[in-house]
Amino acid sequence: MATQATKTPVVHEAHEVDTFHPPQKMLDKHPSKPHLSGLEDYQQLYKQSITEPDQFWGTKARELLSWSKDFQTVHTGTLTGGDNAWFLEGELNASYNCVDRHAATDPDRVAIIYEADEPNAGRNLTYSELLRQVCKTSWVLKQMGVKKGDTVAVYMPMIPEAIIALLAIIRIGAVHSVVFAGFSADSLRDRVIDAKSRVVITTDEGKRGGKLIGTKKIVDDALKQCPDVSHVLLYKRTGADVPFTQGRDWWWHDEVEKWPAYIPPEPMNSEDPLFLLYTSGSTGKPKGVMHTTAGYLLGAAMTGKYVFDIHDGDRYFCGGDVGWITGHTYVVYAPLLLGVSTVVFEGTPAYPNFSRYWEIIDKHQVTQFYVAPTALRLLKRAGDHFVNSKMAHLRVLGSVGEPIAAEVWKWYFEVVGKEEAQIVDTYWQTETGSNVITPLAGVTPTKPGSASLPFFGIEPAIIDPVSGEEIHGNDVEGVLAFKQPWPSMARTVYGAHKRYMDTYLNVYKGYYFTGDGAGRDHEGFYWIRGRVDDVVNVSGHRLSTAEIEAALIEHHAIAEAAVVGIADELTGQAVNAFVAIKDSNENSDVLRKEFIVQVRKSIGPFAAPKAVYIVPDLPKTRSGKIMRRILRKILAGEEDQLGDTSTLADPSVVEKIIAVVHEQR
Ligand code: 6R9
Repeated sequence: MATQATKTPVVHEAHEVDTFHPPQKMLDKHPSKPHLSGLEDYQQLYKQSITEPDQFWGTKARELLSWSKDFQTVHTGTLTGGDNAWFLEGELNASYNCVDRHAATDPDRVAIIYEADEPNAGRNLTYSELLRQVCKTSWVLKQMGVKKGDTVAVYMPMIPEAIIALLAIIRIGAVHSVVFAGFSADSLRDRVIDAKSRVVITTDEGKRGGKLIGTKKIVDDALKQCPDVSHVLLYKRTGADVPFTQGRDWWWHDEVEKWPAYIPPEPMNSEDPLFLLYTSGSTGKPKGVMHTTAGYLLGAAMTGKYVFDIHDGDRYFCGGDVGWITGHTYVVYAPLLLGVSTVVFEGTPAYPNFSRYWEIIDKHQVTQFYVAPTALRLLKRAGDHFVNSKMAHLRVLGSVGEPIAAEVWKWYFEVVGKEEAQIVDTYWQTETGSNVITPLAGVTPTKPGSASLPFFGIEPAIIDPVSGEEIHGNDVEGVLAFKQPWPSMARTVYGAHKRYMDTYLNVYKGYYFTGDGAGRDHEGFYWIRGRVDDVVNVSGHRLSTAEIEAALIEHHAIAEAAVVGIADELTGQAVNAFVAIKDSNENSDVLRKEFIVQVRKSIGPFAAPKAVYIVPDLPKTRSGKIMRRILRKILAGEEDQLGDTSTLADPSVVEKIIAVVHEQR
């Protein structure tokens, strides 16, 4: 295939879309060459991954992972049955795969490049140092009574100890449950209780964008209602004077001093749980998505290798937080499994100024960079003059978490990458474990805004949501589902397997349902349109409208609440809330502020509504269903396109809501 940075205009849906081939300059600066020779190579391997999955995955699992006991059966189970299991009878340890094997062959190789919130305050950790730290921390956890299969909660900022904590947990066969350190005490409490965690790992404080975050205080608040938590392991990040509960709280530095620098890794069955990660769905409380050991690790290693073109000696920088799936798979697992250096960045792209990412890339000679479009939109708006670094080693620029608009894609390619790095727009989810629709760097031609083609083992289907039938052929639109199981798919929702079945596998029998709308263009490229359920995506953070509504209703003044996501220039989507209050005599300005505080307190600051409209009533059907569609139309200024409102119990509320929205804007 052609490898020039040529742009071939092709016609798609009556408008022109440029196709970008892997830039020649990317290949020129490559330390060797991409793992595949080109698109045909991909097509051939892809075909094998679909027609002979056992052979394909069996070979890759032995190639990329180290096993203490080989597996006999590559795969059993079906999507209909919800009982998929991979690499049965096999045994391995995730921390051994991420650390020991590299520490043994090249002890001085850098594993973690810690870029602290303050520039120049960071440090590097080699693989042998990482192994020592992980082992000591494993000892500490064991002394706290953590056993194989127990879940340990981690509530930490982006510092090396967060990664050490995860690796220490899985080394002894326990399961990590990371809670994003931007979540409130109430959210942390719910997750600790649901996962039955008895040990929590945290810091005295966090530091981000020059601001201090009272991590320990939040943990203390959360634990007031978690009587089963027996131990808190506390890493001293800032040295602040924080409350300390004798007998429950333990200082990290005091404890690790006591224990030796090696502890054998616990051999785990392939299907033993590796971690839980809570994520929002369309209804109810957040779900504890469960991933298991071998399949998840293989997905991370495979996508690291092929999507990001990781080679020995690379320095990989994913800007995601370890509190989300992107941080799990692409800050921790993919780079460490492949034995390269991973940048752990504590700060924000705006501190001390908008050049921070680009300076980090220069300083550490980063080869792959991976971030969400929301950060790119912010940086693009700040101005091109902030992008004043050479970034000479950069080969791959990844995007994740939300659709990336064509003009942001082009800015990323031209201004950040100087047309010398390939953009990979990677589509995936907490539940898929690793990238599922994505270009392979150095291999796949790309179109701005399209996540391009399926990864190995992923067989996408576009389904007509009305008939439930698969739509074959190209140039089609519908909802996105997958037809075959893949190794890194989530196995269950912790303690709620029926919910797992109903959310993902029972919607369209025989398929995994993503919850996203998508199109397949005339060349078979996929275009992700966004969620079709009640999930909103704010700055790449996944939130459910139901969750925010539940938080609002906790406020004594609120009778009813309806939350919708609307398009927002900076954050992709923004949360807007409509509330009906119990007593219309209360001061609405004061109330609106209280409602926002309520959501911040109950979920976290990132979930706070951008606007709150106090309305006399919500648009409800006679059966009591809130018609959020109408609220969305009103906010979009499409009052003339409300559609059928005849099913409303009281159609006159529509005019009243329109009046409130107009008045407040
Ligand atoms: C990895 C992650 C998953 C949802 C997903 C979709 C959206 C993710 C995307 C994308 C368009 C991309 N999403 N990647 N939309 N293009 N490249 O973000 O996981 O937090 O579980 O969110 O994010 O809507 O369904 P998660």
